[in-house]
Amino acid sequence: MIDLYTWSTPNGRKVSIMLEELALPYRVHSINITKDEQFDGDFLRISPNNKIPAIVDHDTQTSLMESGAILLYLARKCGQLLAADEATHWRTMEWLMWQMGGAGPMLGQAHHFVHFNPTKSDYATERYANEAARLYRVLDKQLADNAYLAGADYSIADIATWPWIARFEWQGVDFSQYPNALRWYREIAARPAVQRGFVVPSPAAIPNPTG
Ligand SMILES: N[C@@H](CCC(=O)N[C@@H](CS)C(=O)NCC(=O)O)C(=O)O
Repeated sequence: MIDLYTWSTPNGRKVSIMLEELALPYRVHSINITKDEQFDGDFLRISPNNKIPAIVDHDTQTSLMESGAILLYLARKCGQLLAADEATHWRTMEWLMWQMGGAGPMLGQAHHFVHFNPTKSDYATERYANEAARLYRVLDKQLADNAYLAGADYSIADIATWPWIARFEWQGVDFSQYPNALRWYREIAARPAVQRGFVVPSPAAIPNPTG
């Protein structure tokens, strides 16, 4: 049995979607980050960086924070969603790291400075809207030549990236300009496991882009 500590955010949804894709049994623990529950001592013992998601796998006595590490752990546990052949394995790692080191942190900044910032700064809005548009161009180009980020098959690179793109409405991007990313987004949104994982820990509708 796996305990999942999560909240309704892109990083949290990566792991609930992964657990659903793998059909692994799990218990959900809501960590309400708007009420600072991520700083509770019990949670910090599992996630010392005070961020969701985190898991405890009681089958192996493993506790993990960091969504990328959790996706890799679960892929290896089940032998799924991370190709065994060298070339595809490293292509998957490459796009997983692109998400973890670039797309996630930068789109997160876009949420703050394009969508939320109550005092709006032209400099910040422009900086992060431009960076979001750049990332969407990169995504769109990769998906022009490939069905999924790492090639022909759906993988943990897609599971890591898709929940961030599901926040396109906050990122100041015109999704209709990225037809290949749109095709990929809709295809993944239609997966039953994605639909189940998206509503963990609380109900939400998957945004439906026009265009
Ligand atoms: N690199 C981490 C980032 C996790 C992260 O930023 N989690 C956010 C929610 S999406 C969080 O828990 N924020 C609470 C805080 O910063 O105190 C991962 O991928 O797991």
